[in-house]
Amino acid sequence: MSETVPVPDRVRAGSPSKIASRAAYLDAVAHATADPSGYWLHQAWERLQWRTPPTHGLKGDYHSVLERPFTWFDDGELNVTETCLDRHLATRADKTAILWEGDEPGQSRRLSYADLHREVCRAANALAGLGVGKGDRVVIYMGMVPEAAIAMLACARLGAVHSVVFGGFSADSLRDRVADSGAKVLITQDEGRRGGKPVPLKAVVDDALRDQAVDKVLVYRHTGSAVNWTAGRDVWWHEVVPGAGDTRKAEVCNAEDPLFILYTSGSTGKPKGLLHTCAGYLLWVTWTCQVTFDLRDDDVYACVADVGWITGHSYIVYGPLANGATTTMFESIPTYPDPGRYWDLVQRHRITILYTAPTALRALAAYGDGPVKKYDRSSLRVLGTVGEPINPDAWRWYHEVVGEERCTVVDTWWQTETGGHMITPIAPVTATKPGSATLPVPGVLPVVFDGRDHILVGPGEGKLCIAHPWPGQARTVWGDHERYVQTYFTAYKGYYFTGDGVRRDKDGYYWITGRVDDVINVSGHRMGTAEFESALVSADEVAEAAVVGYPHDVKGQGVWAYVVLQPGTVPSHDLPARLNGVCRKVIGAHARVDIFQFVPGLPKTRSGKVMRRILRKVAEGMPESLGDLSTLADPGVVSSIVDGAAQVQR
Ligand code: 7RM
Repeated sequence: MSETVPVPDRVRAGSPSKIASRAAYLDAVAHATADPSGYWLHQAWERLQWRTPPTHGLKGDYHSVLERPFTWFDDGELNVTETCLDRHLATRADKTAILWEGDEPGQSRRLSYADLHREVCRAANALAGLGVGKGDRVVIYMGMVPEAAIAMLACARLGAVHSVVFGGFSADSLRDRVADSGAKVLITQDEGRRGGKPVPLKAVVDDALRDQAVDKVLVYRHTGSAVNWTAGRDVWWHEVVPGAGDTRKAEVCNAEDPLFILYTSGSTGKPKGLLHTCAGYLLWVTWTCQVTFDLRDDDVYACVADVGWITGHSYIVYGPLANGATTTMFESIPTYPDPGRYWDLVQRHRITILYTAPTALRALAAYGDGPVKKYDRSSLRVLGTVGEPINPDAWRWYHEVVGEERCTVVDTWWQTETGGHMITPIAPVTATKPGSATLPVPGVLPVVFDGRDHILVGPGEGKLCIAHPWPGQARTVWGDHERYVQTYFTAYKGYYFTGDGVRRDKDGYYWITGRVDDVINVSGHRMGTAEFESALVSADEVAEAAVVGYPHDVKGQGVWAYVVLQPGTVPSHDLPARLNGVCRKVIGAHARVDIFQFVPGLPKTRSGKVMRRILRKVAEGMPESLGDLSTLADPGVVSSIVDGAAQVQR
């Protein structure tokens, strides 16, 4: 069942990496564990371009984090774009930095490092002209076009703080993020395109900004469709960027100055704006992108995520560019125009490293091996996955069918909060096991809690915490440091709590079992059940709602909503579609309930708390193991929920 898969010879052969052998990995683990501060300080000197190199690593810890956030390299000065762009001009000015593959197969653009440097400088000059300066927030609401990466880097060049909002989010969600971040400029495009369909972006921005002002909206023209225009506020990219000047001096930033805010869902309330800072984040993604994937100078690297999520920030933009790699930006979806799209992309561009999500692999595997075998995948060397646990079947399909057993599979566990990889195979080093994220990155100290204060030693299963700060760790929740401390550092004193469950086997390998809080992960999209519930109860027909995840063959988890209707309301046939319309409007197009179960009441304790454990068990199809029901106010509700669930079409 849990066989070990050795690293194939051609993955190991010729690795230029500093961590290319088991001995080198163990040596790094020993050093980074004994002296994390010193180890990462050396790595920071070696891997980043500094204006003023730092003289020390970590200051602070998890105990004092409420009073004083911990810092890394806090007397160092740099500008992130000098590591990602300027320093490559001497050595690889003509190398492709961004390889863009449009929605239609074969439609592509290449930007060399010289091109990208020039475009970033122009965009930075244009943004400065719109009043953007150091510390200002800029929201980016775009699709997968090179200009999205250019916009991020232009902000970084100015020391401004970007907050990218995924292009599937609704006007309501976008408005909340603009308001919370206090953005003064918003960058968007007329439309995006995905799978042959237009994605309205400017129209959603107009809607979001009806009662939330920003100074300027910079609009990149992509599809050329007509858009509404607000004179005085809206500015065309092509009117201000191309003529804005080809160079721009990089703003000198402190290592701990903010680089970006990225909103992510938690178990309660509104999404949190995780704040990442310049040097620690950049080091973490630079280091892990090179070491995990064994990134080499002649690689053609493709992370087919979206820049709206942390994976896009860390492993499409900052990590690959800091390493001088060729990074792909993929505008389309895995099944457009047919389920051979990824493999067509691999064949045409001779991709060597592919990084995708388990949900995409499961969806593609359902079409059989035919669409894969039609294309030449001999260029591939490393196959990555991220976003959710990968089931062994999908893992083996990736390894055997896609990679023909010539590639290694790196199942990378990490989070928006961690900045980059935390538990992952190192491509040329780590023997893998299908379904396991394997071993920690050097210096990462996973701790498994069984209960509140009992730490497991050796094999066992429990809650995953991390024992020591690492440079890539988010420093705070924007505008709410107390919430940051409450969410991550309160349940287990002195440890960072990840929200994930984990099993550690006899070889010390980690198997992530999924979230243990009220976060659900649908097709690699992280969403809070509380967000669904608040959207559903905003509908006139709904009195109460409780939402849980349930196992779904393709999406990993599906969304199951238990809904109590207002007295006198009957669940008409179109009610589910209408309620999903509300979720789409309040959250976004990716927020869809799979199963609605209309119930007479929710199982509650006598103090009125919904017993979600019961609802989860029912949705998982395990009504026989509901556990102790004696604290319920009305045990009768449970049997009607169990009976109703038996009628539901999964
Ligand atoms: C990178 C990203 C984070 C949550 C995390 C996990 C789950 C991510 C894996 C995984 C099992 C993996 N950031 N997760 N990677 N679970 N194996 N390799 O996804 O902030 O959006 O989500 O995703 O539950 O806590 S995220």
